[in-house]
Amino acid sequence: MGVNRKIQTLDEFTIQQMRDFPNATGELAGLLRDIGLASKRVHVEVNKAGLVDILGEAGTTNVQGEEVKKLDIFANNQFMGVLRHGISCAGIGSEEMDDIVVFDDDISNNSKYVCLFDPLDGSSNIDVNVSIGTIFSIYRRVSELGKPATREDFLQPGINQVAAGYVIYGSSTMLVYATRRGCQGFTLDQSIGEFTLSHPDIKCPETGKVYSVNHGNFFQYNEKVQKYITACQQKDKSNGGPYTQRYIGSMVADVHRNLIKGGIFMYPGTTDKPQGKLRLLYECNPFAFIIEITGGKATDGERRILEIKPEKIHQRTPFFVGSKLMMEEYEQTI
Ligand code: P6P
Repeated sequence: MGVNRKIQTLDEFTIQQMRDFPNATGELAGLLRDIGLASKRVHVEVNKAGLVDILGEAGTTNVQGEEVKKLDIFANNQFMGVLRHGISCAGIGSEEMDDIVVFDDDISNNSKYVCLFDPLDGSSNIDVNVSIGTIFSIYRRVSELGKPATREDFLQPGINQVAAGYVIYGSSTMLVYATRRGCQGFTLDQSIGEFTLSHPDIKCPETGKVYSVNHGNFFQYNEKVQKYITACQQKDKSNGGPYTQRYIGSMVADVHRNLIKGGIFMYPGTTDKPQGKLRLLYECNPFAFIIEITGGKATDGERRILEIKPEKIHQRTPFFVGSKLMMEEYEQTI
């Protein structure tokens, strides 16, 4: 029986990409495969989360005598582990770590890339079985190869990303990543333990009928945001509606749905938090890169997200992301 070449695994796909670019060193392909491996390990643990009564609460010792870590710490350690021991990454920044971690060994210092992660976004939803996700961002270093990575490697504007992606641990586990050559979606086939190409060349629909925002903060939003939300509620068949409001409270799930079906996701600034809640480097930049590569738009309400020059690793930004025409409708709201 011949090998089924129709279903490409993540590894086969990234290796094929290298064949198309003979002068590629394979570092990026290796980095994506490392992220895929760590994601599979996180998938296993996330899917046990419902057994916490058996496996033990974080901070306790489980029946095997092992310390039970919070899942987001576990996830962080998985990505840190594969990348530190790989050959493609010089260091990482993470929501779970106060500062960047530079790997500083001969191999890592000669690696071209650095990565930023939100290892397990939406982890507060785990105990109610809501989809959660990993978000990642990959930059080519601006510092000298052969020496340790520097903070400047991580504080680049999002337009400099080489690749960005996410993993959604939901009804199925999917890894979606974009490079300048396009955006590909892989679904974990548990029968072979491999991410398999299920959504080739993803394009964000030019418009949609879903708007995602936390209505609980409505009266804390500025007038423009309130006007746009009200306009969404007033849509009917005569003007491209009716719209549906969908807000899962797990960014990866909300943005993934809108990427596939069309829609707009907003986490605006509020009177309490003018910079909003979401982090620029490892939540907003990756999704902004993905959405632009697939035809959508992403701003902070005024500026293009990818052009913001970061000052701090954990800085926050208001975030508006989604279908091109819906984003333009928001932008035109006065
Ligand atoms: P709120 C999850 O905690 C998260 O960081 C994102 O995944 C999600 O979009 C947002 O916060 C939800 O925040 O304030 O609406 O509950």
